[in-house]
Amino acid sequence: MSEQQIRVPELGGAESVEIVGVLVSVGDSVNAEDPLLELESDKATVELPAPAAGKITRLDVKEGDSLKEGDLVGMMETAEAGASGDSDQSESDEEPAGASPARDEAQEADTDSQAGDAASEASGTSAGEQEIHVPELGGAESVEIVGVLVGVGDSVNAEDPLLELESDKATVEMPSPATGKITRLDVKVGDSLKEGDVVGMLEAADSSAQGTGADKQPEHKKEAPAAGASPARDNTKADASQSASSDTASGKRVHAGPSVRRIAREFGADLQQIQGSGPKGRILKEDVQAWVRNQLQSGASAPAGGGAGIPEVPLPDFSQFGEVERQSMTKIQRLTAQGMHRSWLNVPHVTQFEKADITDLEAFRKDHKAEGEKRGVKMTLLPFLMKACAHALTTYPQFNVSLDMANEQIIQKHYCHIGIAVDTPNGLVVPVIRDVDRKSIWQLAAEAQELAGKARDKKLTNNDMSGACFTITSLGGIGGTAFTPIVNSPEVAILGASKAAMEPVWDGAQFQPRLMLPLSLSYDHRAINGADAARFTTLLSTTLGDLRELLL
Ligand code: CAO
Repeated sequence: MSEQQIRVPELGGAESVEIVGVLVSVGDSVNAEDPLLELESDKATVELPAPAAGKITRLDVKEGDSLKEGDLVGMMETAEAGASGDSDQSESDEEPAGASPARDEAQEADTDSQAGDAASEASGTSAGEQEIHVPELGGAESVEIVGVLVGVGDSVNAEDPLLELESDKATVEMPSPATGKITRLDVKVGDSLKEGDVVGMLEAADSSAQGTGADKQPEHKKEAPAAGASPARDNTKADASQSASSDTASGKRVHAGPSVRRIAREFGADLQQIQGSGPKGRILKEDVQAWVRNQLQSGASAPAGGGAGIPEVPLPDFSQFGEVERQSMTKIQRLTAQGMHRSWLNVPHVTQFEKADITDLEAFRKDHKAEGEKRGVKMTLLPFLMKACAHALTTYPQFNVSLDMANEQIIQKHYCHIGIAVDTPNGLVVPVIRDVDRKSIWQLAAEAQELAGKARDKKLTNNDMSGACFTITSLGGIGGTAFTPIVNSPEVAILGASKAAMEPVWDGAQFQPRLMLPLSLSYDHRAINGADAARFTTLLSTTLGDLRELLL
């Protein structure tokens, strides 16, 4: 039998890619070039094609895994090999899923085998391998797989969640029926399952300890499941490893049911840190609650990355209120959500508001519009804002820093690169204009225009989007009177501009109609104090009010 490896091909310059979709399962027949995986680099989403026609015999990866060029993804049996039959299977050295050399021994040894074992034999399982079935579904007729939490080769404990299943009423986890190693997975995200469906195979811990199974002892199956056994357990398959695993005192082993795991996840509780008070150290709901209470009372700091411990917002079943549809987030949307959340949780934000009188600036800008057209550059307010910010960053260098809290250091930057938030149909991106302090208004206008165009055409490179010291987000072309932007950390400040409007301004003798630009400066209060923020916005206001400030 000739099996062929499936490897990650040349990645067009990307160092690594993330699996965002597994499009096939073990046992699937594919044609050459059929897509097997959906891979996403920081530049594009691509599909990994089948190297030949045949049948997938092993998949070693799962959604979320990171891959490099040449990595082994799985195995396939090519069409020719499949046609020649599988009589030579027992000679294979490969570690097979569903084509085990132990098959015959398993059949002979398992003299007290039960009805369900017939299915194992038919699908070619090794002794000690057991099918993983969809448990009783609490009334739901079918469920959709919304998450595959393990991959082939993963070691799991009994009750560890394997799949996330969604019915029209709830999302539940499907627990592992026993401790052992996943040897086969026949399902993928999006598949629909019914009670009793086989989702894959598991080699019980005992048998994996004995090697590949060729010289394995007969299994002695025990009927009595451990206390608190989940309804997912297939009673016909209750295995010896279950009680053994419960008895083994391993610091890493966690015994908890799916509902307890779900609660722990919602509260950001690490089950490894929780002492179980149930039978055989099983973690109960009360244990998780006590742990969370304790963490809150002791004011324990969040683990690295910040934000853990914050309860997730539970999602109701929206379809009970009206028609809904689900859409996957784009990569930009995912990264923006992560970045915003990270910054919001880590940075103590304060927003300082100010208004700049841009009446004269607007007149100046309009005077230069025609020249801009000749140059092919649209002269908007943005390049003036950039220039004013560069001036303020140079004057108040405490705004041009990043904090290294781990080393208790402030990193002062001696360059002035400014990011510009650009709204695109795909989401928010922030291209960066370098050395703003050294460029003319015309240069800045041209570069902003070029980068905004590239952003909307999805042509920005990583380099275009890195290295900013400070960000400007302008909603002035759209509307609004003020807003509180989120700092694009590790930068420490961001300037928001709202829509300029004519306002009556008292000049000491009478009200004058002046064009006033609302500014909102959000800053990291760890790095910048309020007085400095007020100085910074006052300088911005003065500079935008009288461009001659820039000459000083
Ligand atoms: N007040 C009044 N008018 C303004 C203004 C303001 N603050 N800012 C811009 N305008 C005007 C411009 O001068 C231009 O007018 P003219 O047509 O008369 O010249 C018009 O509004 C349109 O400007 P623009 O939006 O095309 O160009 P811009 O340089 O001001 O902005 C860019 C470019 C890329 C910043 C903008 O297109 C954009 O994407 N803004 C959204 C950014 C965003 O989503 N931020 C949110 C981040 S936080 O969620």
